[in-house]
Amino acid sequence: MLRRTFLAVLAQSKPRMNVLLIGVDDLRPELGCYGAKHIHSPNIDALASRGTVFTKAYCQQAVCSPSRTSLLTGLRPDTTKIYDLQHHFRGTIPDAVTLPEYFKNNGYTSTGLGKLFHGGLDDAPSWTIPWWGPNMRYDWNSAESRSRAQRIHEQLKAKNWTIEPTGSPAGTRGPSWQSVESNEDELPDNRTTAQAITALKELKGKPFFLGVGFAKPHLPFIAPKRFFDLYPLRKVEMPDYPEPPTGAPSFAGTNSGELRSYGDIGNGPISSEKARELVRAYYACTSYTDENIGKILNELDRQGLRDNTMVVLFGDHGWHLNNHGNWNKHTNYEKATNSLLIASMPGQKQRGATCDRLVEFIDIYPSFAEGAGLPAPAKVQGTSFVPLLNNPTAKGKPVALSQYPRTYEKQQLMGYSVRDERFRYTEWRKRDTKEVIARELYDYKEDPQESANRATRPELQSQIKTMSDHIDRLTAPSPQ
Ligand SMILES: [Ca+2]
Repeated sequence: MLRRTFLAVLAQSKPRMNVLLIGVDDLRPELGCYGAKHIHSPNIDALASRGTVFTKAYCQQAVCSPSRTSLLTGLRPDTTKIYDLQHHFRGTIPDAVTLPEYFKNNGYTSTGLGKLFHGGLDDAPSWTIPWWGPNMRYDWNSAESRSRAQRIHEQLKAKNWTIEPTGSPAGTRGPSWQSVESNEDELPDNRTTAQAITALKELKGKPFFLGVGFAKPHLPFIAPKRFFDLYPLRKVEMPDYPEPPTGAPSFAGTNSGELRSYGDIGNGPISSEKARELVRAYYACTSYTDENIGKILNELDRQGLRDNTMVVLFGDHGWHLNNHGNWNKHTNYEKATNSLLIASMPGQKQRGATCDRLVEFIDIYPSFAEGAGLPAPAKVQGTSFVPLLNNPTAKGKPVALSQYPRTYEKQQLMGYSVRDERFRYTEWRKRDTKEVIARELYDYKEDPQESANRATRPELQSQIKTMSDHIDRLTAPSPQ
């Protein structure tokens, strides 16, 4: 009893660190603070100046739900068994404790707004106050919102934790981009921003975990016109290397099916004019999202919460802008796996630093736990990057692992891809026998564009062996 009283006094004497996790759908690390001076991103750049920009952060699988599930459980896709957009992790790892749930279990009020878990796959046990989405016609933290969350949970359970596929055939959706000139407040991300501002006001005064997820720059690229005006079409340059790497297996790329589902794209060649329009619209959506993020960070300041709130901003994976002839994500290439990650923690010893050490998205969970002074979560597979916030040149991980499944000539493959600070090595294995049917090696020191597969070069075989051993180590069944 005495001890409990002592702990209660201790807890009251020091305000607990809040958590603000901001996730952005499909936002790649092409921003001012990453050296992309052609991008207007003043608000994210301001966050970066107070925190750390990670240049070598990697998602675990370059598509929404597998990446987000991995990040929010701290577990690799081979442990969550979530490789697609249809299955919920409660069907495969029912007892997992998600990042928000971990904070909830430690006395925090946890709540989520906008796209955090993939659409239709929310996780009710994660939240003290139920998740809210911008298509709901009622307010966050309302009785309607609570009953809806419970209903979704029961429906998912009844359907064995599976939802229907959402893909669309080529050319069947609306236009791929749109500039809008009125009713900005009705745009989903504006609605999410408004709810986040409300939430910060209501949550102030209690330890909280607030997750906020933005839908743009995911397709279709819809943003107010004033953001398109920042990027005159004639000045837009194609940012990515367009040729496939020589010597790469044919199945390593993607057919850009997601983009092709839009009415102005379809199955044919994508003209250079259309490609330029798409890049411009992607940039417009990037700046639009930057403004929304700024509104939330400004509210954090207005509420006096800056000094006891950890902020992590992530993009759920990278994005190909005609890189290697690919659009969207869905590959193991650098442009799809290298992801936006900025962390700002009160009290971190170096601010405004760029960190080139390897970081994985599964590291976010234990980093928040360490930053909040909570016990290290038992089952996560990541490691905290808090030491890198204090010293960006401290020793990092030897490699980051991403993976992507493929079907090739009726064979089910898994591509495991490890990145060290210089190379990327990808091994395409049959999922049943583990037989390796293709290898890729890219050397970013000699070949930053990833233009040639060097896996057959004799002088690089020992490098391949070292990286292949890392794949074996990281994919070995873990004693969970
Ligand atoms: Ca995404």
